[in-house]
Amino acid sequence: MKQLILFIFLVWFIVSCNTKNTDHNFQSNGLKDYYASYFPVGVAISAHALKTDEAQFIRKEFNSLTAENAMKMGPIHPAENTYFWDRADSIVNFAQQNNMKLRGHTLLWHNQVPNWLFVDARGDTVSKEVLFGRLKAHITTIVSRYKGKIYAWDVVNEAISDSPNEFYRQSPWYKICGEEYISKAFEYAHEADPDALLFYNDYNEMYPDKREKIFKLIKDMKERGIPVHGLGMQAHLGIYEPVEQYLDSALIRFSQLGIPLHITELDISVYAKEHGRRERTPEDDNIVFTQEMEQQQMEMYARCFELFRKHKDAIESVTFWNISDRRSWLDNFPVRNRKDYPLLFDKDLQPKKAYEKVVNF
Ligand code: 9MR
Repeated sequence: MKQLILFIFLVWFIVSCNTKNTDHNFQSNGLKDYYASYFPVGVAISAHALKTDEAQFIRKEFNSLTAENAMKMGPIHPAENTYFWDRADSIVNFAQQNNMKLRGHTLLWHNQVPNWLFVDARGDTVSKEVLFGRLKAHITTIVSRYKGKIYAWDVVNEAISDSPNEFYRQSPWYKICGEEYISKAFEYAHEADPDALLFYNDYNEMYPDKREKIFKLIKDMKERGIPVHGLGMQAHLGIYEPVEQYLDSALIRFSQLGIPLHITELDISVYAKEHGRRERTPEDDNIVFTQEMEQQQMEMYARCFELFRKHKDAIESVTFWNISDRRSWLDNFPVRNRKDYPLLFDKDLQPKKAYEKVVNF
């Protein structure tokens, strides 16, 4: 009799452990599993990360990747006849081997752009025709190489101006070609891979002034038959940002474009958001990740993901910009060498409090 009771108890114990663990098993489930019926969850990475303990971690948590820098114009195409493929290739191979989605980032930007594109052998600024020729060669070469392996490309990045009385950013692209360079980039990419989804990608996108400019840019391109298929909302946020006020309405507004939305570069800085680089001040020294910051960040992440889930019909991908607090671009922006803690995992790759908020819904 005793043995029978012990046996029944054992069976009950095993069954109940298994049931409890199916939903919130931090050992085997990753972000991608909690969000399996919503959208792929991605991360921006370097090729170097794939040679460290981060590789296994990426496999566990994410099912989509973006190259943080490896596919940008400067890193991949530093001189007219030189392409550096190694880093980009290793990210593409990793995505393929692990059955992950891969977003391409980015075919045209005003940053990390090599100067050779804009000047001739004498150092004079090239004509619009020459620049279009170079842009076409660049886009065709890269998009063709990864055809069928990269399902979505950020074609043009950050072409809209932040200043309220200016529509387009006054970049070398704009100064040499006028606004036409944007449409051209989309056409070249579409020609090279007609199956790839082509995105326009920008930041500060939830604020009404910029939001409306982005909306107009995409709407006009669509009306002119330019192959723009999606909008990338970067979502570089800070813990004090008025997300309630603006994020929901931006998602509603952009949904009206009738194209998929990708959250492409999500992170939540623990500092008040600043948009320009600045010198270090004494207040930037000895900063620690306080409980207050942790709490505020947790609430912010919870709110954002609540909205992402609400808009799951429009949102087809959510990507974090960097893996963990071990390293983020925000450690050097807006202030060089000021540590930030913007992600869901700490420097030991352990989930922070915000993680639990994001996966418990
Ligand atoms: O994370 C990227 C960082 O390593 C680079 O130094 C930086 C160069 O400007 O670009 C960062 O990524 C940017 C992305 O490509 C486009 N949106 C803004 C991102 C943060 O600056």
